[in-house]
Amino acid sequence: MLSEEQVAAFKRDGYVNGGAALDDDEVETLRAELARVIEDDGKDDVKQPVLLRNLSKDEDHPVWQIVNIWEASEAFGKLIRHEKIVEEIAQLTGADKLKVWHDQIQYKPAETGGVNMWHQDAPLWPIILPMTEVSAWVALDDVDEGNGCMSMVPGSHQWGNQMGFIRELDFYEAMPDSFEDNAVEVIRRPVRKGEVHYHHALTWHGSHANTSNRPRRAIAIHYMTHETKFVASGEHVMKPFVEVGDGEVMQGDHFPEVFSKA
Ligand SMILES: O=C(O)CCC(=O)C(=O)O
Repeated sequence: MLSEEQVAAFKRDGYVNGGAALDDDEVETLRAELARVIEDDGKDDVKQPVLLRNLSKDEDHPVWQIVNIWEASEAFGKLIRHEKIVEEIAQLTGADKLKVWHDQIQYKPAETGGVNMWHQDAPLWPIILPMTEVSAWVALDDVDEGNGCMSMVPGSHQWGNQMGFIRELDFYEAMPDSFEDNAVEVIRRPVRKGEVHYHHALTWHGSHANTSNRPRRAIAIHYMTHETKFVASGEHVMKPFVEVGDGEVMQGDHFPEVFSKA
């Protein structure tokens, strides 16, 4: 469980490091599974994730994104239900029940791994509301300044949907010192192998390139609360899997319930 100080830090900053979640053997198993799922990409007789693509759209500087690896791998299926993680997400959201919205591997290969530009998550998810999702980002390598750690802007989760502004930033280092009446600070967030780091769906964040000789493997698991509803007017890669009508509480086999308060 998170301490009161950690919960307070999350409320103030929009992110917090939750500490160790996986031991070395568990990380090894997930790394092997990640390699296997990439190897098995497109095979008819093997369970597949929802999506596997280069998110950066730059062939020379890829960021490999795999959406819902939990559907292709039992080990990742166990990870999305990890007791510490779901209990801590319940602490941070105050929710009685949690479902998985989706997961995504973000793998930046050694030396060439690309940039994940500044964004807020919730505006990129226009088929669900309210914007209260919290993500658990689990490092499968030691992730630091050298191999493309995430950066966060503290307090930005309280500034609403500002994707219109953030999208206009031409390059990763272009973040200004202020936005409206707020001071903007960019904080690098190194995360050690096996640790979990939490962020709110409105926190401004991104990650720079991996220029090191080490890979940067990580998975973000995006959780939604029991009140999260479907918005049929939006588009998202998970939309074909929604099994409810507009305005109804999100349901479906692809959005498993992973926590219910005893
Ligand atoms: O892994 C990264 O670099 C970024 C991940 C991210 O944007 C997220 O988890 O919302």
